[in-house]
Amino acid sequence: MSAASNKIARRPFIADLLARRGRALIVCGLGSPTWDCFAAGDSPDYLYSWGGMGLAVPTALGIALAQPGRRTVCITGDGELLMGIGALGVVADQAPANLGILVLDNESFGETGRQRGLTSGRTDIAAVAQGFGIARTMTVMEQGAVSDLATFLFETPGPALAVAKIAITDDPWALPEKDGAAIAHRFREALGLQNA
Ligand SMILES: Cc1ncc(C[n+]2csc(CCOP(=O)(O)OP(=O)(O)O)c2C)c(N)n1
Repeated sequence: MSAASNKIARRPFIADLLARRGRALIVCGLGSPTWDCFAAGDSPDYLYSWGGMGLAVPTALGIALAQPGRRTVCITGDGELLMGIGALGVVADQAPANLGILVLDNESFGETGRQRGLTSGRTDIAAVAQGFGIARTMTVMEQGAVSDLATFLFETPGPALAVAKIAITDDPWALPEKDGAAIAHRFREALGLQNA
């Protein structure tokens, strides 16, 4: 498989998906997934990242464990996930039923110049997740699968990991709040938590 066969356009795909999120909390990986979520419509339920490559899944795992009454979904890139791939083992071990993970797999490091990523070759993230012990995985190749994907990510008992094979696209900048403390403050407030 190569990125040339990836057909899904990320911006309308994420907009369509997030319109179906209900009350789910969204943890966005750094770079493009953060811009995608913000472009679809800002919400205090979104925890944006401007750094911390490799930390989106561990962050989402912590939130899912701390907020068992809220669905938590991590939306991140293949490069970001692979940098902290061991976190999938902890997800499998802790097995929060309220956690979904979506990997937007364009088989490259889009944000930094489209360098080739491992998933353009032999690496299959859904298979890796299975190997770590995440039994519920799904791979999506078409925009039309968004309804099934939404059910999988937002309703199916987790942990559940989906890979969406997305196209490499040129999208306009859509940059949310940059101040990490302000982002965290707003997210905690949306959860009804006290800010220090
Ligand atoms: C520790 C660290 N290394 C490198 C970077 C630079 N960096 C930012 S985004 C990114 C690529 C992310 O690729 P991916 O998650 O696949 O997202 P895409 O933009 O392709 O959708 C890189 C290498 C960083 N922010 N932190």
